[in-house]
Formats: sequence, structure tokens, C-alpha cells
Amino acid sequence: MTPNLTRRHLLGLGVFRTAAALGLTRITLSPAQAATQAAQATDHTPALVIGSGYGAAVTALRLGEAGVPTLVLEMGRLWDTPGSDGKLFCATGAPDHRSMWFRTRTEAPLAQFLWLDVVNRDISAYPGVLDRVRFDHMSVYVGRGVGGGSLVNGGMAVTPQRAYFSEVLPAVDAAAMYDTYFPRARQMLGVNTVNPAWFESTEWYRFTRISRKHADNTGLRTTFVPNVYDFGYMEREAAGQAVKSALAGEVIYGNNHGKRSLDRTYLAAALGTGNVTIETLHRARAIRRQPDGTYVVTADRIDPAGTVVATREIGCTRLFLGAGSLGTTELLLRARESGALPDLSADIGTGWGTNGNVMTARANHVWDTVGANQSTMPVMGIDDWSNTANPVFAEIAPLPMGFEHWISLYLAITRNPERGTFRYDAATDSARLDWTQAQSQVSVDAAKKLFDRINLRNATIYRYDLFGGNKTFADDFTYHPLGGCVLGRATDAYGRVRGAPGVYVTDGALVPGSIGVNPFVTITALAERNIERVLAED
Ligand code: FAE
Repeated sequence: MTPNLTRRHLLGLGVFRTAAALGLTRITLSPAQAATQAAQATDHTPALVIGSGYGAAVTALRLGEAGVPTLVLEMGRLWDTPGSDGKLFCATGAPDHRSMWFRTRTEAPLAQFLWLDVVNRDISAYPGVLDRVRFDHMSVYVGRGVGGGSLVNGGMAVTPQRAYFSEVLPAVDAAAMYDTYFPRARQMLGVNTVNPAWFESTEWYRFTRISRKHADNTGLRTTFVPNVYDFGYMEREAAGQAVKSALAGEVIYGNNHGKRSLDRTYLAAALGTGNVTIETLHRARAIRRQPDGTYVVTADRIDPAGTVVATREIGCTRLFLGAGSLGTTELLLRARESGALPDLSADIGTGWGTNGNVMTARANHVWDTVGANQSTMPVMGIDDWSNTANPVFAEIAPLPMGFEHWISLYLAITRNPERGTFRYDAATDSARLDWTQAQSQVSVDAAKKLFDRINLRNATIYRYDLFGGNKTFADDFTYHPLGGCVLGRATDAYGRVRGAPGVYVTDGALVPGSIGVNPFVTITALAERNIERVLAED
């Protein structure tokens, strides 16, 4: 499926280009107006959206279409201005200041090779595109910028198994989700699938075919997984007819081409309505309620050095939180604990999980080469989710190092029932996560059961050199933070925040810790469902 590039999308894409050319942080259909208004603080907007990831982007588009003037605040930058190398994003193999959110050294998920720290680089601090938020025993990777996680993720666009979706979110009408909102989300996101004939023949997916062979040998099922990366573009990359992106190792620090990130889909269409404005480098910090029932959000505007250059108070009639599982939970927790919104539910901050994420790697025999050339976009998973004794869905992940290394890498999604809780730390004015190593061990044990079988059957072993401390399983980070303001608990069945009428949660914070597959299609579809109801009723 390719997205219909409507007149709205094209208008919106033009707006992004103009804003980038003019260096604007305020992005709207009327750039002249943006330039003159940039200095003035907007003091009231009917609808305010915090963040610009999946939930936020859906919400902004549907509000804009309904004619509601909507302001979006995003703490990251707009990724539309090339650097001195002519590229928007830096190369994964040579990361610079654009790679990470205010770091002086990169913190890549796979930090070592042959136990050597050869991956990370010293960089200068800048609002880069990938952040690693560190808590005790768990780090969370998130995207920063207009488009949120869509800028840095692997693009895998997976619809969860219906039975598991219903188990996780029993109050949501599954028929409506699977008949209406999942298809709508996939269509809008531009989900497409790799051409099977090309997949079977190309060197760029040899690594996937080797993993499939080993799964087959073990009697495990593999399945193709759709993606939002344009596979037509990828085939042209392989043929030398297009500038390489997925085939040039680009992914976690952004793709310069090929990826249908939200700034090209939902957000472009939102801007094209003429009712949506995006302010970048604005970090929402506090929420309070006015006596008349409207809300005021305090936001710090930062410059590229991270210095707060202005603090703004923005009033709104309706407030939509799309700052991601961590961002939204922290804003609401702070509001509750500081006494600004004392009626918020005790459920805020609870029900958080890692989607059972755990990474592992196997060493193959010399004859099972994975290829020096690897596409960064995963297209296949080992699907053992229906194994009730040990459900695992393992994405066959690339490790594009530019030379043959005989490594098969996987991101396993396990059914880990452990949940973490955020508590407000007044000393740092931030949300801290209570999560223990034992809670991650549950994911490791499940993944190990599956990969022990694969190793046994293929006479292969784990790699010990990649994750630090001779670990065979990376259990200390997640790409899939879910929960913190769970649907039907901290909110009603449509994301309306309990104890704060007129405030809504739109993002991954709604999903209670696990969804069994990569989550952005679910987050997008839920946001479509919720905003439709809110526009109809509120
Ligand atoms: P998200 O996309 O995180 O957007 C939140 C936005 O809010 C961000 O732009 C933040 O900068 C912004 N923000 C946060 N706090 C504030 C604040 N206080 N003020 C203003 N702005 C704020 O939220 N998922 C898949 O389904 N398939 C994949 O292949 C996949 N691969 C991944 C690979 C990586 C490396 C990573 C990090 C994630 C991956 N994910 C993948 C997860 C996916 O990107 C994630 O679930 C969604 O992005 C979450 O969407 P939300 O709308 O919850």
C-alpha cells in the first residue's frame, strides 16, 4: 500500500521545505505569517498537541481536518535542513552531533564488536535525533524531532494478532479496529511489502534468508513483515539508480531517503489542512488547570545548544498528550504530584512495560555467510507467538558492518508480564522508573528457550562480544516503551484522562506494556479510533 499523496500532503511537504529554508521553528501553511508571529507567544489555542510522534500526528491531522486550529509542540527539531555534508542525517558508521540528543558520546544499542568499543564516537552536544533515556536497569531509546520515533525506527509495520490484541485491550472493540482503524492506519502510513522474488535473489537480504534457513531447520515458522520503507526505492538503490539509504546502513540516526516517516505522511497532511502549526524545540514542562476549565501548558523553548531561550505559557481548551510513553507519563505524573492536577488517577505511572524486548546474536558456521551488504530494514520475523508454552516473535535484524561477520542478530518480543512503575522524583523534577534486572530476566528466559532450540538444531552458539560484560542477551534497553497511562485505567476507553476533563492521551502510554509485535501500527490505529470518538462527542 502506498500513501495517497493528496493535495494536502503536497501542500504540507512544501511548508516543511519552506520552513527549513527559512530556518523557522514555527511551521505553518503561511510562512510569511509564521515569520512575523515567531516572536509573539501564542497565548491561547483551541487545541494543543504535545509531541509529534504517531499518536500526536494522527490527532493533529484529524483536528486540522475538522477545522480546529491546532498547535503542536515538539521538543526536537525539524529534520529538513541539510548539514555541511549535504545530508539531513549523519551516517550510522560516522555519527556526528546530529546523531544523539545532547550527548558528547554516542550510545548505540550494540556498542561493541569482538569486545572492543569500536562503535561509539565522541560528538558535540546538539538536539540530535536519537535519545537514550537511562533508568536503573533499563534504558529506553526514543526519537526526537518532528515525527518522533518514525525518524529513527526500523519501519516494521506489524498488525498484532487479534486474539492477543483483545487480551491486552479487552475494552476495545476488536472488530472496529481490524475492519476500520488498522487498515486506515496502514494506508495513511504508506505500509508496503518487499517483493518476494527480489528478496530471494538480492545480496542485501542474505542475512535474513540464513536466519530463515536456521528457523526452518528448527521447525519454526517465519513470516514476511510489512514496512513503511519504500521497497520500490530500495530496489532502485540496489540497482544503482537511487542514492542509497537503507542500503547505506542508515536507520537509527535517521534515513536520508526512502523512509515514509510521519513528516512525509500524517504531519504533511496535517499542515496541509491550514489549521495546524508546529513549533519545534519547545519542551512542554508543566500543565495546570484554569478556573474556567481550560488548561495552561508551560513550555521551554531551547536553542541548538540546549539553552532555554524563552519560557512560554500557552492556554488551550483541549490538551492532547502525544509525548510518547515516557514523555506523556512524566507530564501527568508531575502534574499530579506537584498538586497542579491533584485529581489525576493513582494509575498514572503504572502499567509500563518493555514489550518484552530482548536482543540476542548467534554465530554462524563459516559456510553460512550473512553477507557484507545488508539492508537496514527488517522484513521477516520468526513467529512462534502461538506457542502457548513460550510465545516469542523475533524480528530478524540486520547488522550492516560492511564486512562478512557471520552474525545473525534478533530483536525478540516476548510475553513478559512484568510491569514497571514511574514515581516522581522532586529533587530532579523527573519521572524515575522502578524496574529491576529480575523483571528483564523473564524476557531473557523466554528468548533463550527459543534460541537454544535454534542453536541446538543448527549446532551454532551465541555471540558473547556484542552487548558488554560477556552477555549473550541485551536485556537492559527497549525500543518499545509502552504504558504509563493505560487505556481504561488512567484514562477512559478513548484516552480521556480521568480527573482532568479536556485532557487526552494519544500515544504509546495507552498500551499496557505489551502488544506482542512492533507497536507503531497499533499506536496509530488506536489514535485514529480515539480521536474519531472525541471529535464526535467532545
Ligand atoms: P513517539 O514516536 O516517541 O513521539 C513522541 C514525541 O514527543 C517525540 O518526538 C518527542 O521528542 C516528543 N516529546 C517528548 N516529550 C516532550 C515534551 N515534554 N514536550 C514536547 N515534545 C515532547 O511516541 N516500532 C515499530 O512498530 N516498528 C519498528 O520497526 C520499530 N523500530 C524501532 C527502532 C528504534 C531504534 C526505536 C527507538 C523505536 C522503534 N520502534 C519501532 C518503536 C516506535 O518508534 C515507537 O513505538 C513509537 O514511535 C511510539 O509512538 P508514540 O506516538 O508513542
